[in-house]
Amino acid sequence: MASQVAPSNIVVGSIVWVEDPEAAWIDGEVKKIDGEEITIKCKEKTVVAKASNVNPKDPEFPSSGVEDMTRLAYLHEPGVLQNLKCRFDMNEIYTYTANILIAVNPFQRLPHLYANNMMEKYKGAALGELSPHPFAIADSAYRQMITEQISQAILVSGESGAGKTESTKMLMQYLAFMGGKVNNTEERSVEQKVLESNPVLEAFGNAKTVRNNNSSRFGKFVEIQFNEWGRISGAAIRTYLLERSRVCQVSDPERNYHCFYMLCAAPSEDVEKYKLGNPRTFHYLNQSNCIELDVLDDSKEYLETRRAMDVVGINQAEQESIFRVVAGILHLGNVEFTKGKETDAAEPKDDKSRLHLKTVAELFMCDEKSLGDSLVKRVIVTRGESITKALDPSTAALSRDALAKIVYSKLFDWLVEKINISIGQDSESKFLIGVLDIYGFESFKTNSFEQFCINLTNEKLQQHFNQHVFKMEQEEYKKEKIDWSYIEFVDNQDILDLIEKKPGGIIALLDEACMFPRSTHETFAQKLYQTFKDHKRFIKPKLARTDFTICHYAGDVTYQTDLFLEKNKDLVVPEHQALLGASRCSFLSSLFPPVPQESSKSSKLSSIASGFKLQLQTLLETLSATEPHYVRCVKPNNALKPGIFENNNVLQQLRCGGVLEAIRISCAGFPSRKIFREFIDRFSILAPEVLNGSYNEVTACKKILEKSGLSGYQVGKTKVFLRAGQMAELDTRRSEILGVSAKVIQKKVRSYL
Ligand code: AOV
Ligand code: MG
Repeated sequence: MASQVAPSNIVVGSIVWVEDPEAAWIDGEVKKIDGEEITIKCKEKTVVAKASNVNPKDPEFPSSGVEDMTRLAYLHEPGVLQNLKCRFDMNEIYTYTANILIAVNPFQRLPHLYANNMMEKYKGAALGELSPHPFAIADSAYRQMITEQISQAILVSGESGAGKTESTKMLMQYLAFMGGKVNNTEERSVEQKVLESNPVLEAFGNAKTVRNNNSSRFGKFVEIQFNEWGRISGAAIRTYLLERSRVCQVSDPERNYHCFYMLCAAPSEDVEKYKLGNPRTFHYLNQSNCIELDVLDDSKEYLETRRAMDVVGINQAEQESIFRVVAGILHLGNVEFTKGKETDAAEPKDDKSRLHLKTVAELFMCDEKSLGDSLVKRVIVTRGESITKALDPSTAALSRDALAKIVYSKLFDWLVEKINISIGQDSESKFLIGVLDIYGFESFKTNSFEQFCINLTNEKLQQHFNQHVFKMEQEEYKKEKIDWSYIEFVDNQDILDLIEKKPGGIIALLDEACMFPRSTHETFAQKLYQTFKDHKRFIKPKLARTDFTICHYAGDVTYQTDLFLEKNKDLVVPEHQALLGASRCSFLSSLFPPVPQESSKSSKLSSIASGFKLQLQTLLETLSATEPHYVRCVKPNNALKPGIFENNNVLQQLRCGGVLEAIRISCAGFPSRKIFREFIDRFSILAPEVLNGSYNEVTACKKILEKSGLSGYQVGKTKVFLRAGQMAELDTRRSEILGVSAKVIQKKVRSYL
């Protein structure tokens, strides 16, 4: 970020920040200036740096930092970083940037921040009056909804493990507190159900990953509906793209979804009923060495989950079926295949595999023979004739995994739908507050289709953020006809076009490839290289044959196309469909309702990427009808430990999230504004003569501002626009005068006594 203070301010003897490869920024004293070269004596070393890499350090930086970045005297990267770090060291993890909340994950419980009376304290307090807090953001959204009668949205973002889900829970807790009603009946209230949906969805949709012990493997938008009295009247939970591959593929030291381990740690009668036991005996779990987690007691979580399921309205019989299916998936994973004696056709490897197969049939309540056949045989229809083809062992294993994945993902969707029905929507609802907790930008060593979709989400949300913070800001200035030299910001529309454009974008080409039986990931990659060879945001990596790189707003990500086609096809193997549709377990058969003849025949492809794109579009439409609020979560270290603040790591996240850019815009512009009337009401005390009636609103405001001696502010058509920190300055003067006059009155009162 460019420094606001010209390097000419730096003289020999100045204390400055200088860039450092390890610590990002270190401070020291300027010893020598030689043209562009500055010599700085730091604590441990002497550095010679270019003037452009040096920023002045605020000599009067308050030891406890500032609660709002826009109040920093010198606004630059090292200043922002120093402020966050110094607050983090005092366990003050929340900081504002104007009205964006930055939350640094403490990786430890901080009871002082969430004590019982905290919600009460934040109720009705203006943003900025109390210490920064998610409660304050939720309160401000709630109040804006009531006073301005507009729906609101709170968008929580940040990388994996940064604290999105925890922050979201706090926001929801606060909204439930504000909008909940006293409930004397047996029936659980909407807000209780909304809150208890969290443990249920986490049990089935969260897992331990390298980045987070409780990583959400799906995106979530919770829409809380309110009636005209501001009471919660309904809610809807929308989820996005659960990571399916995890059900049968776990890499060390990660885990599968929590529910599998919970069920293995359930009370013994449940474990026996489902023929479970040591989780290490199951292939879907033992591919990783990580089974137990220090931070999570699976048997306790099992009981917790069952209790939460009760609250959200999933009855005992349904719970029974759900866990029976979960157990069935574990047994299914243990069915191994081998070549038959005479042919290559797959058959269960041994008695053990046959036994597991039998158990799966029992648990899924389906015919054992049909189950076996659905795994090792395919019916192929060509020119009206159907032939049964035997699969080889490795294809049979893939078929088994496909079955496990489809059952699990349908089960997850069922849970979400069930919770929604049980909570109930209020179709008459006047406004809503949406809370979005969605996966952050991902860039790994290998990136597949899931990362592609996740990063598309982030591009879309970044554009929304840009538009809101930057475009809205500029439009406001334009509307008010105030002078404003436009600040450039990086627009990512070109990346969105590259991915989404129809026809011709990456998703369109992927769908096309999925429709042609002869396409492979190689032909798909070739097509991409050809189509986008001149695209600024697309790179064919030098040595790669089938990889491609997208230059995302948050950095370059190289994707491996190997599984793109397969993962994009949203199809249920007809044999699996028939098998489970005929299950005697009504829960399971309801997950596989009969497919209408039309759609099974039609050649129209059902594509995951296009479906997801559509879901995102709907989400953004919803968001655009709301007033957005932002919470940006930051992960201070990758060790997931308290007390460690890694400068470079944090800076990278602030850059990716557009936080630094937002600070720059906010400060370069006019972050504080007030309509004339309110400005006069508040500050006429600084120039009492404006109240004598001879001034109109504009001149009254101008008069007050003139007398204040401030400069750089602007007066628009309906509002006064102030530079960063000026509102605070006016407020200080106001309270000085008020303080003085209060004292004068007190004195007078006392003299009467
Ligand atoms: P995420 O939602 O952003 O990651 P979480 O909200 O799950 O991250 O946070 C990760 C872990 O950090 C939690 O399990 C807590 O242990 C800890 N944590 C986060 N916020 C707080 C807080 N305010 N106070 C105490 N501990 C906290 V992911 O879902 O992986 O993108 O997919
Ligand atoms: Mg999460």
